[in-house]
Amino acid sequence: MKIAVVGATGMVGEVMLNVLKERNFPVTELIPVASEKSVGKTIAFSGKDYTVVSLATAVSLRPDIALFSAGGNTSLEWAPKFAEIGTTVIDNSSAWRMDQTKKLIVPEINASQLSKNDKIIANPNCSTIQMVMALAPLHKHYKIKRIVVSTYQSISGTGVKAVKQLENELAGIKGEMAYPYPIHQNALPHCDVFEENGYTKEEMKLVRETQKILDDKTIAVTATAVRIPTAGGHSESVNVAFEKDFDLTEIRNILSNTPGVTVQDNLNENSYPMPIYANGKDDVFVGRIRRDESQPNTLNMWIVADNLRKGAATNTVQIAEYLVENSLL
Ligand code: 11C
Repeated sequence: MKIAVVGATGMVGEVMLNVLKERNFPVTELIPVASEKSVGKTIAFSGKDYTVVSLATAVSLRPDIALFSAGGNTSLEWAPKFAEIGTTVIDNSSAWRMDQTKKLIVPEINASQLSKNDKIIANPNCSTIQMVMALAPLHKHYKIKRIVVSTYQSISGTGVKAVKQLENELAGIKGEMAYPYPIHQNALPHCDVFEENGYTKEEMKLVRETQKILDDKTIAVTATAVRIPTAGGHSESVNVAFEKDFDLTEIRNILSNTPGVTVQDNLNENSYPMPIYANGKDDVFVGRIRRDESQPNTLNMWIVADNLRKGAATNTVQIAEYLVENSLL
């Protein structure tokens, strides 16, 4: 497979390259793509050096798959150009997610929707992916009525500028700010831009993308997304009301048997998911599983995952694996 990684020098792009290597994805030729200022640099991949090229050059090289992580505007402009020449684009930005003609895929949940005709495939937002990974199997059993989610999101979700902001604050250096306020010793109830309804775009992604992935517009979702000064993963407090009642042991069994989900929930050992534990791992970790005693059929959970891995790079590579394994290119 000739694979282009668009945004190869960015945080998600770098993780994509690692994940491709770790999972022995059949890369016969790598085409690293980045903005003009990185063109000409070299990137080492599986013992070979590859030169970073521009988007136009990458199109002319006709890759089989292009993994995009270069922002929504780049994706809107360039994904169709790759698709036109027969490249399958898997896009990490929010550009195509809610486009009715594009599939929004978490492989463990809905990869079976994919066909050869899907030339631009959308990868969901990180905070959505980890939540639906835990909720999809429970929705099948008990049917979700309503989700109340509050997120505690890593600065790596914002990108390298935010990581630098925290480093500068820790070192007492004044530098460029990714956020309107300090992030060290702070919590910002503000991820992505505000929309007209008073919610942030990140909060609305949790609403809209969840309904699309679970293929159920009747699921009510309300979200509060908060940025905190962690680096290794996003955490979520999820309160979910079901139509049917459940048994906690059965919930634990269902989640334990869900590929890609690890239950970490042993209160006697203070065992629960945390970003320092999820960092660098591909699974979604679920713990603090307990009944919401304030209303019937309702569950509380704490869900943590590495936002750059399952929330972005790993999910993208898994989609590519599915396409290859099912001859859908
Ligand atoms: C964050 N979830 O943590 C974002 C990062 O829509 O793909 C990814 C943004 C997106 O800020």
